[in-house]
Amino acid sequence: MNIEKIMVSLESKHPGEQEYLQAVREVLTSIEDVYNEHPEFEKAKIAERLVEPDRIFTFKVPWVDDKGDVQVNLGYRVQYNNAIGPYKGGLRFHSSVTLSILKFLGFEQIFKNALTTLPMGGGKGGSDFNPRGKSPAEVMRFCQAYMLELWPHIGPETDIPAGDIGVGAREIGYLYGMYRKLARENTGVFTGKGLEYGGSLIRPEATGFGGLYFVSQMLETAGESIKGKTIAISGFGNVAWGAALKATEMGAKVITISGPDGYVLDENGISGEKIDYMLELRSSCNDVVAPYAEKFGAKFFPGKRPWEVKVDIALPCATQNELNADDARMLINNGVKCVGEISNMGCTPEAIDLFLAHKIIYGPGKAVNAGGVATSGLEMTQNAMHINWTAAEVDAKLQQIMSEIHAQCVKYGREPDGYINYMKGANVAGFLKVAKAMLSQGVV
Ligand code: 2IT
Repeated sequence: MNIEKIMVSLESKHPGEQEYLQAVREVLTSIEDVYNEHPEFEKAKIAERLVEPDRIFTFKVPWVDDKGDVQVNLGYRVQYNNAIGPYKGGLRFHSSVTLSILKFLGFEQIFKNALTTLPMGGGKGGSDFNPRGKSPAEVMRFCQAYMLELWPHIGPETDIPAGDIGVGAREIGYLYGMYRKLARENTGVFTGKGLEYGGSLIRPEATGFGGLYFVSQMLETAGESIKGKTIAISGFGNVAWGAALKATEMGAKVITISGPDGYVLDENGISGEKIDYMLELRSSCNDVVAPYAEKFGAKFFPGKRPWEVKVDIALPCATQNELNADDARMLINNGVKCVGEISNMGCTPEAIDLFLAHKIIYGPGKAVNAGGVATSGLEMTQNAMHINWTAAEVDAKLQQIMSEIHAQCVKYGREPDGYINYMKGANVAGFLKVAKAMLSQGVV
């Protein structure tokens, strides 16, 4: 495989798509050795075929705001690869959404979904619609307008969307309601649905819970325990909430959360009602964490990120490239033991290089946060069987899946000195499954 040749070609075809090019380069670099051990991959041009999505839908989403003014947003769905199962992945509604971001997320999703052991291909979608400050009626009208365009392209065996940043249970409800009306069927094409209409117990918690199961296994494999450790979390949304809940339950102490406005340092630990308060902060739609500091008498650092705080474990739970080389250096100098990306591509390539060079335990997003989509897969299974599992059943399956992902990372990521390169392990394991499926199914 000639990585530079592939990258030059992609850069000329997709100039400026920085996040997409970053994600592709990371995966290709990790899999290079294993790829070259399989001449049949090169012959079938697996890499060249994998890096381009199967298809992309781009559409206009016009809607009317509460003042009666017409608004126009852009909507997308990237159907990336369905070699091992139907396209599966979330929708992101955020002002920063571009095609590059959705392509990077969709590309990552292919390997993440392969790692879950469940039959799901990769996809992603969303819009540059910004839910911040919008009324519930505006959010509903936008979701309905978005679905009017998307619905013919999705289906329970074709493409199953879910949530991501800016898309939670409320938005899934509006999107699914409109889909059901248009498609005239009720087979649960979305995951992350409400419990009353086909949702799964533990799905809201699953990304954070799965992340902590994975982090705890990484620590145990290195002869450490999560109990008593201090943790810095970034973000304050669904993922950060689930992570804080499970971390606290496992006996660790979470001392930060953050938002676009800065970070909160609560040295007493973010637990109990303080974790519940994160839900209030989020549903206020103001996208700020400062009110936490006022309410609970904690410190607030405006415009800063939590990586300057001395902690044992850092868990990025907000968004891509939220932890850079300077942040990594601060964490390393402060003696961080473990970094678990629960956001997608939370660390920059330079930050990852530093963690690997310093032999810090580092888990990449596509492994650490795979519990979210894995539990979406469990929701699909329950919908197809027309039954509901108990919370304990879903949680047991989630734990089992996270252990299997961990085992795959160890199998393909263990280096001669014993250090586990989880990034390499996750990329190689996910890639091999998809590549073999593509190879078996011919050039399509
Ligand atoms: O990034 C992700 O894995 C998600 N946003 C969840 C995707 C899903 O289909 O549950």
